[in-house]
Amino acid sequence: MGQQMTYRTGDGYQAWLGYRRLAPGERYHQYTAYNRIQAAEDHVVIRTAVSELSRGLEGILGVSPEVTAQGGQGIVLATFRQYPDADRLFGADTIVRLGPEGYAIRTDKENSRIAVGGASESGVLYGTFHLLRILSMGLSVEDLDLTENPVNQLRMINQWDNMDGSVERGYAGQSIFFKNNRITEETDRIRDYARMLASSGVNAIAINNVNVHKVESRLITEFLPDVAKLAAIFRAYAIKLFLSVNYASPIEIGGLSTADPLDPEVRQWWIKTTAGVYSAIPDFGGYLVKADSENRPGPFTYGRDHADGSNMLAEALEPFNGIVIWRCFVYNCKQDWRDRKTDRARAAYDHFKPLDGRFKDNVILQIKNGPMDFQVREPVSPLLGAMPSTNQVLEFQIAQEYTGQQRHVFYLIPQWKEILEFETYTKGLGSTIKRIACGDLHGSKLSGIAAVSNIGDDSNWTGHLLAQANLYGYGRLIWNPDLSSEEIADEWIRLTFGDQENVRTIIKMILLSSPAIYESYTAPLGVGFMVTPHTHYGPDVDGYEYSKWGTYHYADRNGVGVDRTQSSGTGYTAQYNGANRERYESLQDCPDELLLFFHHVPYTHVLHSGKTVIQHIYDTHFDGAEKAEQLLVTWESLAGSMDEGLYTQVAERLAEQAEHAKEWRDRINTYFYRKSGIADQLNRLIYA
Ligand code: GCW
Repeated sequence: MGQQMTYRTGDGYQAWLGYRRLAPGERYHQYTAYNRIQAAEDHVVIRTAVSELSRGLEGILGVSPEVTAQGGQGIVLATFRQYPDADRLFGADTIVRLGPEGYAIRTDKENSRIAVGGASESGVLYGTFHLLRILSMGLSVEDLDLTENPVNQLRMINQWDNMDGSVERGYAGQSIFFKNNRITEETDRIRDYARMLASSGVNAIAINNVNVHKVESRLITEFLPDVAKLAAIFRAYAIKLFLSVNYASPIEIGGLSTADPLDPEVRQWWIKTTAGVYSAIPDFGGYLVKADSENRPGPFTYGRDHADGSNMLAEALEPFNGIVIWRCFVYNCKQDWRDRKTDRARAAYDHFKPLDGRFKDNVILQIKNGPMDFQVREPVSPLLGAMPSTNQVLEFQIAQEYTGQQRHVFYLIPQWKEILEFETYTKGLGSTIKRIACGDLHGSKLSGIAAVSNIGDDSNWTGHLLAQANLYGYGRLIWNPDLSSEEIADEWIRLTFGDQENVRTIIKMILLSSPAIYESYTAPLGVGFMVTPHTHYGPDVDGYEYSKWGTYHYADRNGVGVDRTQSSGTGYTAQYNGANRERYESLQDCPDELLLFFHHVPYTHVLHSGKTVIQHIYDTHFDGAEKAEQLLVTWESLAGSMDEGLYTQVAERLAEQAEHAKEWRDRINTYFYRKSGIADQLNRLIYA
């Protein structure tokens, strides 16, 4: 109660779990026949499933269902082998098809029953949320017969929340977890977040930023009782809690003089401290670590490598089946721009590939989707799949750090799908990223996908209401990477806004067109960055050109782009396999959208599209800004078709985007006009 009551409908707080009332009619009557819940098991996750289902049914039908352990009509929630009646309904062949988190849903029309069965309690919860989706979308439940297993094992969210209440790269307000260097006592909102995550299939969360400062270092010691309370909230939703830890904790909070991973005292400190964590939270997930990256401490200080560092933590976690998730975002962040040899894109592969086979079984390497940093466009990281004897998890960023910061609309699912479908050729044809992520390609013991969250304490969670689609879609996509961007968008729209045809069509159009629009008015042809230093919002073409961060575009009066070829550049292309290596190496074959990532070319270079690079820059920027303006006009056609509050908040964001897109357009166009001196063929207004 409490906090949740302070939110109005129309502010977007209910997100996709609004369960709006169904008008009396055929569907309403169909559902009414099942408005009774049978559940006999006393388990916290089953209790959650029951209360979620009650809440949903009450919302949709306006009548709260009876909850009983007795047989009869209604919706049966049961784990297999607990409830013989449900077992009989599904039959042995269904039951054997289900993995640990899988579920089946089947209608037994004759007896007016719908059974939701899972091999485990979490399966039952996922099945319950699936059934609720069906009901919320007003679909028929008369003939349900489906089975589902998640494709990815670890389906994780990373919060970049600091204990002072700020969120690193957070674009939707303050942390919902922390305030004034304490864990918050306002847990209703955290529970509602757990509901949202579980309903989309997420099963793990790291609640604090990977940049662990002094106070957060104490989450594994003095703050444990409060962490345990949060773990309990997530446990009820079948979500495991992880913490980001400070590699230098033995020094920072342990009073030791070193954090050398091979030092026996350091190892003992971690063993003892980790045992303490497990006595407070017996099902604790493990540690997430950013080490030797962007000024964070790590094993390099002691002349050790990442295998030494992560194995030390793995040893401490092993007795409890805990895991270490070790990030590969390791590069030289003190580069001299004069140094043309160092290439940040190469760094993760160069650091980690030679360590393949040296990691303990309970270590997973977490690898960002691209070699740089969540740009609008970059190639897929060549490290993914390149370490067959090492567990890997793929990292996405739901927070739109470089994709409009939740002020511009950017539906991320198509980008993620493109990545998941990418062919790496690591083990011949069919070595796609999605097969690497799910562990299938290399038979990895642990695998999955993690992503940086996009939520904060804004009343609609994500700042831009349409950015909720990315959070929802992330969970749905990693559960099943074969879902299409359209399907996911359509589900989210129906659950959030209802079923009206024009609403569905128009919002889907906006979401699906959004990535290309944003890309067209920002940094061109895969070159990346060109953003305001530090905030990363808005255009600043040379903002990072002479910085230490290794993110350069090398524009001069003749041309632009980074030569990453083997023949004349940094040699990065050699990190790819087979056809990818050749395609990226070759100026002729390199795909247009990545041209400036791989090659430095003259402005007069002709793209596959038939346009010169300079004309492409002008055309896409004029076009992109115009289309951004059009998004608002399109949205305005929905006035009166939905809740006023929801309508207005999106309209405001789209208006800002339209304005801001013009700023991007003019800055980029002017910059390249001044550099190149080449006029626009169509003579449009460029501020010389
Ligand atoms: O993209 C960069 C961000 C940093 C972030 C870092 C990382 C948490 O700008 O804010 O730090 O990536 O992924 O570690």
